[in-house]
Amino acid sequence: MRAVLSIGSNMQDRVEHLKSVFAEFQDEIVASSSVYSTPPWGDTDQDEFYNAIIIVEVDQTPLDLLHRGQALEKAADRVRERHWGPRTLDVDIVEIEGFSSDTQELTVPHPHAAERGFVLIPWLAADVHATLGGKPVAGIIGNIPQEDIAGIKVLGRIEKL
Ligand code: A4P
Ligand code: MG
Repeated sequence: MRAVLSIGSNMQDRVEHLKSVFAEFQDEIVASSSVYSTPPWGDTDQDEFYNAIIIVEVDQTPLDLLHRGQALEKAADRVRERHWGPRTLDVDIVEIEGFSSDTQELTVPHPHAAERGFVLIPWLAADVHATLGGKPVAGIIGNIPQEDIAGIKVLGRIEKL
């Protein structure tokens, strides 16, 4: 099963937290983006995030993949304080090829992906042919307000940070 993961951190050592996800999936990564510095979206009263996209090919179920991401969040001592608030590590499943789900535990495609430059810009960089809910990501990006994209900056490949 092929899945697109959006990973983010804006607390403590952001690079180390993202690295833990690259390490966990090292043998299953098909493509990945550079790490981007992104202004906080949704709840703007918090530090800049570091974000990246990892595309993985895993031999497991969607829920098993979700739980694997949650185990990484737990290992990063993630505390749930407020919705869209600061976090050591967030691992979200953006899309799974040929699969959709609409439960509280797992909603795929991710309901907010289409509004988020911090997801779409790294995703397009990792896969120029990416589609979200059947639509090309290259086109969806055009609907995001310019001011939401202006602050997104590429930092470099994870192994160089
Ligand atoms: N869940 C359902 N669907 C999914 C999915 N596709 N992937 C459930 C992952 N989890 C999924 O997650 C709450 C529940 O969502 C989980 O129990 C899981 O079963 P959470 O991460 O604890 O919830 P949250 O933080 O309150 O909300 P949410 O919606 O996950 O936050 P987001 O949407 O991840 O937003 N700005 C920038 N620049 N960069 C960021 O990375 N991230 C957020 C967090 C806000 N602003 C940001 C960023
Ligand atoms: Mg999340």
